[in-house]
Amino acid sequence: MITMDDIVREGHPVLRQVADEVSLPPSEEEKHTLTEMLQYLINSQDEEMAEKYNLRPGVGLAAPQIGLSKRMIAVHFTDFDEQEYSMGLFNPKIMSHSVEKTYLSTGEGCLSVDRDVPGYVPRYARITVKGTDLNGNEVKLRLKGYAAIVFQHEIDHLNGIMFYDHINKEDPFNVPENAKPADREE
Ligand code: NB4
Ligand code: NI
Repeated sequence: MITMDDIVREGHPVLRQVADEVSLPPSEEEKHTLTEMLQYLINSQDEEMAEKYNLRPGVGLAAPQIGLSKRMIAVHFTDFDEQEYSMGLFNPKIMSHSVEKTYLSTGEGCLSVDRDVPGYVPRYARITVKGTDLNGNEVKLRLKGYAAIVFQHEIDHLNGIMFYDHINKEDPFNVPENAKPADREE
């Protein structure tokens, strides 16, 4: 199973690389690895497992974070409309996005960053994502708010981008124009 020892931390060059496309169909090994990444998230949200194996909780994980420079992400979360997302995706791609932005009022963290970096992380409020799931099916997702934020955080990792790259250096809690928080009523 994947544990925190397998999680690469900032400063490692793989986190700043553009990851390689996965040639389809994916190999058994690639499918196994992506399934393990999803299982990490499920374990990390299980109090007993997280306690027993000292897992930092996560709702998303990208392959570069386990040292693998391949375009694979896993997500496991329930958004504010109680919609559940639990999947692995090969070659996820943002096909379109809104002009409007959103952000988490709590800011963001990252399993590859062992420090708090305060500030709002502006992201597209609505995106359309295409990718291939673990059963080899092409999927098209229309995402908004919290779900859109999670997928953008993970897809950024495939392009060598860290969440704090988006934070306004001068004024970290500057509310981007045309942006609404995803996690609280206005
Ligand atoms: C990715 C997220 C950071 C912001 C928001 C949140 C947690 C992560 C990083 C957007 C994506 C990991 C991957 C959480 C968490 C809420 C749901 C269910 C019960 C605990 C769990 C805690 F753990 N981020 N951690 N950070 N990243 N919410 N939740 N809760 O997931 O670095 O690239 O179990
Ligand atoms: Ni991250």
